[in-house]
Parts: sequence; C-alpha cells; structure tokens
Amino acid sequence: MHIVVLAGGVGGARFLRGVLAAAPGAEVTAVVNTGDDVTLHGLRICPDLDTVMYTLGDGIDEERGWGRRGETWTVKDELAAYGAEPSWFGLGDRDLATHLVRTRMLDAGYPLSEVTAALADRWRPGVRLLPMSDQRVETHVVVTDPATGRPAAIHFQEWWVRHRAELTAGAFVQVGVDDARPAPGVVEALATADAVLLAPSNPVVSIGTVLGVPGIRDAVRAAAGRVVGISPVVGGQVVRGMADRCLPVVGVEVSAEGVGRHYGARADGGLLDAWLVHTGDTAEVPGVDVRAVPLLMSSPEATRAMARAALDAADA
Ligand code: FO1
Repeated sequence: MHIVVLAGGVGGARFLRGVLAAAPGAEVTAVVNTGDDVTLHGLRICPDLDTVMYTLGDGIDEERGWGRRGETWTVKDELAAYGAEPSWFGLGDRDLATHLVRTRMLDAGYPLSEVTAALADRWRPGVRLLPMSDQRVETHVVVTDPATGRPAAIHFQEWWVRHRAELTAGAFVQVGVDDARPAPGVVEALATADAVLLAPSNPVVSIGTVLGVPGIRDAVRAAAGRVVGISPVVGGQVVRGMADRCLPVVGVEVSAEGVGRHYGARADGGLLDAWLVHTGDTAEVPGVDVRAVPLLMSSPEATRAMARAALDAADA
C-alpha cells in the first residue's frame, strides 16, 4: 500500500509517526512544506523538513517539537556576543550541522530533494521525505510597520518566532511560488497513492503552501486513492501553533467545518473525499464523508488510532 501525506512541521511530523504505526509495511511518502525555509547567518534552514526528519528519526526535542534533543546553544550564545543578528531564531549546536551540510550541498548545486535524501540517509525517517518543490518558495507576511504605519512584508519566521504572530497579518505571500514546480517524485507519488492524507498542519501556511505549488493541487485531485483530511481545529480551538491567527486572514472560520469547506469536496472541484473531525465536533461539508474520531495526539496510541481512522476513511 502507498500512502502520501501532505505535511507541515510539528503536527505533521507527529501525525506521520502515527501513520507509520497504523500501517506497518506500507510505503509512505511525505510531501513537506518548504515555505517556512529561511536563510540566516548564511545557512539555509528548512524547519518543516527537519522537524519531520528528526521526529521520525528519533532525534527531535519532544517538548519543543523542533530542533534536537539534548541540544546545546554555545554557537548561538557566541553569535549573540558578537551582536550578530538575528538572535531571535534559536540555532542549536547539533542542529547547525544539518544546516551546514545542507547549505554546502545546495551551494554545490544539488537540488533540495537530493540534499534532503542525503540528510535522511542518516536519520532513516521510515518515509520518503520530499520537499514540495526544489525551487525556493518563502512565505512572507504582510503586516503594518509600527514605525511608519505602512504595509511591510516580513519573513514568516520573523512573524512566527520574533513576533509570536502577534502582529496582525494582512496577507500571506508565497514568494517564488509561481516559478516553482513539484519536486521530483511528488506528482508520481500522488498519482499512484492508495490514500492521500492532509495532515493536521496549518491549513494556510503549511498545507496551503504545499497545495499552492503549481501542479500539486491537481495531482491530489487526480490521485488514484481517496483523499482524507484531518482537522487541525478541535472544539473550535487550534490544538498547536497559530493557525487561528492565519485562517481569518484568508477568510476561513476557525472551526472544523470552516477548514473542511475551505479544502472543499473533491467531487465539486475541491480536495476531500473524507474529513475527520474531533469527537463531539460537527461539520457540514457537502459532498464529503465527515467522520468524528478522537483527534488529540496525546499519546502514540492515540495518534496511531487517529491515523488508522484516516486510512479506514480512505478504505486503505
Ligand atoms: N521556533 C521558535 O518558536 N523559536 C525558535 O527559536 C525556533 C528555531 C528553530 C530552529 C530550527 C528549526 O528547524 C525550527 C525552529 N523553530 C523555532 C520552529 C519553526 O519556526 C517552526 O517549527 C516552523 O517554521 C513552523 O512550522
């Protein structure tokens, strides 16, 4: 069985762990958001790819949800001692090795998909780890510059990490997306997938960014298997991250129903055959098989059961 999962960072990585547990022996391809990628201190950093790689490779810091377990911050402190900005983005000593290897390979001309495969050769995540695109796509956030009162675009990481998404976002712009193509293997994986799962990642800046790469939305809609989404909104609340700051920006209600309707029914030109909402939540999504199951990834067993429910909804 071949399962393709579209995923972002922390939530997507944890969900993927559940998919591997729910379908041992299945071939799993993860198509991961690269819109959060950023160049800092001369290094190319791919947060969502690294979070998936470390989580499935058992190197993640579980409490933070990003970066390495047992991390130290000596280089970060030394950079700060030099006043080398930005100091608001935490680059751990172990994590830095990943960025150094990636940057060196990118500078040598290797595409991101080959760099990712090389890094995954060490971590053995148990899934085929594909960036959504080999071309550079970066999410920027249009905010009002407090100094001038005029619109200004800042990198998603600055909005997310430095400003904790406190600055009101006027719009999200995926810089470079129009010139981006699906990374090698993405369209082929989707075409042959027995099930396509939209992980409970941020529907706007994670799943939305992946779907925004020309060709990926159509490839999901053309998939052989059923497409099943998992709501990131539980009981009207976003479980983790700040999707509740992102959804209103694109006019989507912060509810399981709102996100389900946003993805839309595959039969009506949208994406979903089925939509999983948390037990107790309701969602009217015309043309979509809506199922209520526990969606809190509170334990490996709970996450496995949730992934199993998604695969059942895909008849996979
Ligand atoms: N998130 C933070 O809130 N603070 C950080 O200092 C930070 C550093 C960081 C370094 C490497 C990395 O791969 C991720 C990092 N993240 C940090 C998380 C990152 O901003 C988010 O995981 C994604 O971009 C959102 O999905």
